Amino acid sequence: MFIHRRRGWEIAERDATPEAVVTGRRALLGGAAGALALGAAQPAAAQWNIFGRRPNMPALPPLAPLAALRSAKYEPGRAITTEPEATTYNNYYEFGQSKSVYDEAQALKVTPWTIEVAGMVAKPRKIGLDDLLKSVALEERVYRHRCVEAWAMTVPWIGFQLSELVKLAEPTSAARYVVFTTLADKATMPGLRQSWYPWPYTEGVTIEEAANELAFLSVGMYGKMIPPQNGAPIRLTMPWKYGFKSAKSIVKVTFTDKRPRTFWEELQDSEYGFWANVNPAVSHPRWSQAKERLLGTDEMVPTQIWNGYGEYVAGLYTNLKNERLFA
Ligand SMILES: Nc1nc2c(c(=O)[nH]1)N[C@H]1C(S)=C(S)[C@@H](COP(=O)(O)O)O[C@H]1N2
Ligand SMILES: [Mo]
Repeated sequence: MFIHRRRGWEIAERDATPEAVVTGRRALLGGAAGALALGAAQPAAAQWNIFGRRPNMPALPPLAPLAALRSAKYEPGRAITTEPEATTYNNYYEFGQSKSVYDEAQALKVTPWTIEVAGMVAKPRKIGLDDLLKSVALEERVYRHRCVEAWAMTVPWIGFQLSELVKLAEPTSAARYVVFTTLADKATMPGLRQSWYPWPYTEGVTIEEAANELAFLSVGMYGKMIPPQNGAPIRLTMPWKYGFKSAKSIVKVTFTDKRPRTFWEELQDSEYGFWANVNPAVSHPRWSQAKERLLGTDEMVPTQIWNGYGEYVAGLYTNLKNERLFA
């Protein structure tokens, strides 16, 4: 009954307008309360599932549709996480440390949005996101996402290869790293009051990693513009690395010859290093990385090295054996 109700809603959602999604979510929650009241027989995992987490979940503002052809090449080999799961269980510390920051994140102001291209490039400049999107080819890619905290999801992202932005930026031959700086707006982001964090949130990759075909910049998900809580209006999506590398709400891209010290390295470099490639055999100092919990079903599945994307990326690291590649 519980499961059946959820599946029915998912199918309807696929054809729904954004408004219908919001209404559908509200209707769903009505049903959820009933299911939970009767729910003594439900296993704990199912209650943590989509209904159990937040009974007073607000209706989120509708998002504009965004369509792009799905690339068949990146078949994820597992079910796509439901949209309500992927959009209401987030890490976005600028809005707070809870997983339920989706309502706080609605304060994010995404238009107009400009990205500054700086450092070792032919011509430092600011690009409006609208203009950037006119010069790239949007596609949909279903990627697996693996958070360092050992939860995982599978999401149909819409965006373009990071390599396209690198090309537009025209880095000089001296550039070796690409650094991503994300929005730090005190007026809308309550998390910034936690002054011990090294704001703004920054991330970085090598120029070779940035040029890899898997490295992606997402501007949409589930056939719509990306919602604030998932990193609107543009976020990195690096599926072979732990999720913290995928910086949200990017405002600046800097090309440099110096390896950056990123937000999480600054906080705890023994636990969250620069490379952060997924590897089930290398434990986090405080927990195993052997398995991951799938959002939605709470199924525990084995984690794969490079998050299963080794055929695309393992070659990037063959000459880096002395680096701490997996933490
Ligand atoms: N700016 C910013 N980007 C961020 C984070 C953050 O707190 N702030 N969290 C990271 C972590 S730890 C993960 S797992 C992913 C989560 O993305 P999601 O909320 O879309 O699942 O975003 C990453 N990007
Ligand atoms: Mo994460």
